[in-house]
Amino acid sequence: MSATTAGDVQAPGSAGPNHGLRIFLIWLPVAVVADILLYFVYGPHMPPGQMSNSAASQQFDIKVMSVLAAPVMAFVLIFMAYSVIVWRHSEGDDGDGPALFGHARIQATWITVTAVIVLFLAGFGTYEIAWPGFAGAGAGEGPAPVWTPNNGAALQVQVIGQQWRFTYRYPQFGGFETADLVLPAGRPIQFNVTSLDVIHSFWAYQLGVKADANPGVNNVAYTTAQQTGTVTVRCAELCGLWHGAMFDNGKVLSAAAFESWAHRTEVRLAAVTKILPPYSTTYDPTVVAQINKAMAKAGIGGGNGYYYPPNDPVQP
Ligand SMILES: [Cu+2]
Repeated sequence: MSATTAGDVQAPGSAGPNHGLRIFLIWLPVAVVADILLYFVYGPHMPPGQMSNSAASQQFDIKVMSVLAAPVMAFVLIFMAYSVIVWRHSEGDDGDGPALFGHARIQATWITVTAVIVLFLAGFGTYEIAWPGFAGAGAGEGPAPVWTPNNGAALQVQVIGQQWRFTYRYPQFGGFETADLVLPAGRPIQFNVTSLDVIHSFWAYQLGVKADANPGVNNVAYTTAQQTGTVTVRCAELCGLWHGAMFDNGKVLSAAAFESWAHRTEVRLAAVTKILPPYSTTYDPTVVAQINKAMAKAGIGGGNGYYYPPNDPVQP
């Protein structure tokens, strides 16, 4: 401190500016403005958007976490800037700074505030996953989901990962399989995610759905699309050479348009569906190889049924 001579110790509570109050008065408006901007201005544009109930719930969670984090970060940055400016070394001052003292109120406040924030987030996060409206918040819950939606019968969509594409089976429409992900808006969807070869991950970005696709495992994830539009699907687990090319676009249609598409596709693919193994939550890859041979022999392929190497758009 330039105001004190070398060796002189300034005790807390002695004359001098109230640094704590100053920092608080700088911090308060910054924190309030940052929170308002984050929640109301940037919030509605935060990922992953609001295309499904799980996406909207994730966006809300990120907004809440941002609102909690911004004041903490603002405090750290303001305290750092204040210290650098006010307590910087001044020319000709070679003495020690003032001694440090414990401060019970600051310590108690610090521990209380951080404990409340962390415990609140633990409870909030658990509630956000468990609430039936979000039902697992779009994450893979394994073969026996703990959290299920309570609003009506779900549309079953099986997601089958294989090097390097996803195909989709619709057991409620005769079990046809297609390379096109088509979904209805306004109805709960149950994704049953599996793989035929290595570990993949089904990531439908705008729906806020991400579920591991493991061979021999049925990984269930729920969502309800709230808007029609395009969904980006990517593999989110390094699965081999063409992992980066393992993406496509899905579609969310109105309920009526979806029903029409599903019935038309069921009829169109009936010949292929007959050759496929019966719908099951997991598949034996050696059976799939036989299916491929049978399909090649029958001259059927083109990405309408199981993985068919001659028609793979991403041939290595
Ligand atoms: Cu993959």
